[in-house]
Amino acid sequence: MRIAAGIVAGGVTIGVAEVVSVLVSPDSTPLEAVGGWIVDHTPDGFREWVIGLVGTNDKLLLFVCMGVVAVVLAGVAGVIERVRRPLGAVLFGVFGLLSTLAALGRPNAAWTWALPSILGVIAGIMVLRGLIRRIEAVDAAPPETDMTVERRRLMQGIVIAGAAALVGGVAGRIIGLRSRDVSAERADVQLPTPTGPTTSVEPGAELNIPGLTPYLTSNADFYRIDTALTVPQVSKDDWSLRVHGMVDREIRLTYADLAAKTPIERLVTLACVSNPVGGDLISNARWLGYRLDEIIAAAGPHPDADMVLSRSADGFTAGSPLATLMDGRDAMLAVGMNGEPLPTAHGYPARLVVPGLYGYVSATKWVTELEITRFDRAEAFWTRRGWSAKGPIKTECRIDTPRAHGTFNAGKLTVAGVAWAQHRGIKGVEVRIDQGDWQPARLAVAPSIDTWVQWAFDWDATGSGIHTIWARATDGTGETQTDQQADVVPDGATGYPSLTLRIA
Ligand SMILES: Nc1nc2c(c(=O)[nH]1)N[C@H]1C(S)=C(S)[C@@H](COP(=O)(O)O)O[C@H]1N2
Ligand SMILES: [Mo]
Repeated sequence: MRIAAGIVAGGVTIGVAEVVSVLVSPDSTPLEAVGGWIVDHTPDGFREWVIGLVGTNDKLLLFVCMGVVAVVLAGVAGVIERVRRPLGAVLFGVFGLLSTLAALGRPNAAWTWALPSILGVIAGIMVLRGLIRRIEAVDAAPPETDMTVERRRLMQGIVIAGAAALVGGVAGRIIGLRSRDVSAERADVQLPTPTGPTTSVEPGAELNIPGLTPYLTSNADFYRIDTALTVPQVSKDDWSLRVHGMVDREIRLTYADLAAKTPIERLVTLACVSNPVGGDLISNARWLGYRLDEIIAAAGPHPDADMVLSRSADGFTAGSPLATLMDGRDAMLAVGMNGEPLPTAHGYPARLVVPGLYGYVSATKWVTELEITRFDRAEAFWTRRGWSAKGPIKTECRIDTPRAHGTFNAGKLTVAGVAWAQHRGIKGVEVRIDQGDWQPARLAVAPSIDTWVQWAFDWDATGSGIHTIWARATDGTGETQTDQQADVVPDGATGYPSLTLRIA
């Protein structure tokens, strides 16, 4: 009974907080605030281990774990409140304080973000004390008195409070998420028509080999990496990009201001620094946006600045070399992806796309700020966590087909994959079977040096048994990728990809 009272009071806390958050922000609830704090303070090694275990269900797992801990704590609060008067209430108060601090510490938090936690905990404590008082009244009655009515009232109280908390909490959450959901406005966005030649994919870019990754990645299949617990919902009407720091004149661009600029459309392959050799944290899309060099030049960066620290609506930061953004490559403030407005998960309404740099140092989604600064003055999100300050993409390739560990008949077998060295381009790919010689693979047409390129090698498979296939790429500068194996930390994995299979 005491445990149930504690859990119901805990439910009331969360429920009231969710209802209050409708008026504040869905990100201000104890669930989001404490969850966000935990994500920000999880050691990288542990985070990677968890992600390795459960994949991208990591956020769901976090919420489930938080739920279990909350239920246990609330039950404990019920028990100790009964044992000694304000102990349970104190436990609630401590939780409320921590949750309030977590909410106030979120990026973009206003003082009002404290309200859901505070009001929720006050309601929770009131319910806890009320229920415990009734439990005590029932227990303290002399054995001969008939307490059936009181007992029934107590049960009713617990059930009603629990149900109200559940309904209020779920309704609050749904209304909160709905009210700021930007998918409706996104569907109405009219993308500008890009200037210059249309960026259609040449037919030769696609080798059409079964099992080979398509040249262009659909928005639905595009890899997704970010630290956001729930996808930030940024309305284009509230959005602006502030360019400031070491500049002659600070500028602020609204979404409407972009219409006066010249849009470009480019094929660019994005890659994640956490992609292991052979991994799939890399995808290729057609991006529509506005040249970053023009936007930055308009602010007049100072000659001694060397870093652009981009910041997102959810507090993520990336540090890109200023010289890289200004060297003429098609670095852009992207608003469109494969002919659609950016999907919310990929940064709607605007993000950065920089050919040749890993995502963690360049591809800020939901971007709202470009601070012109210096590498010796500022540190970006992942750099603070042990990753390299600079992240140029390393030359790599991947074998997509045939299936690893499969068994195949002797005879013609096509080995195929993709190779990339964004902004240097790919000059060649070679394949080696077992300890044989390196042999050239054929390359598909590369529509741009900023994207990956498909390659294929026709192997006349002989010799039944296990075989290992290796591949290596050479970039446009003539440099072949290193065979030295390196882990993803601190600046990207290296080594030749390989695969083993059996010839029958
Ligand atoms: N706001 C924000 N932007 C971000 C990140 C993030 O965590 N938050 N992660 C970066 C990383 S590490 C990568 S690899 C790319 C991935 O972009 P995608 O999810 O569109 O593939 O986004 C970058 N931009
Ligand atoms: Mo990444």
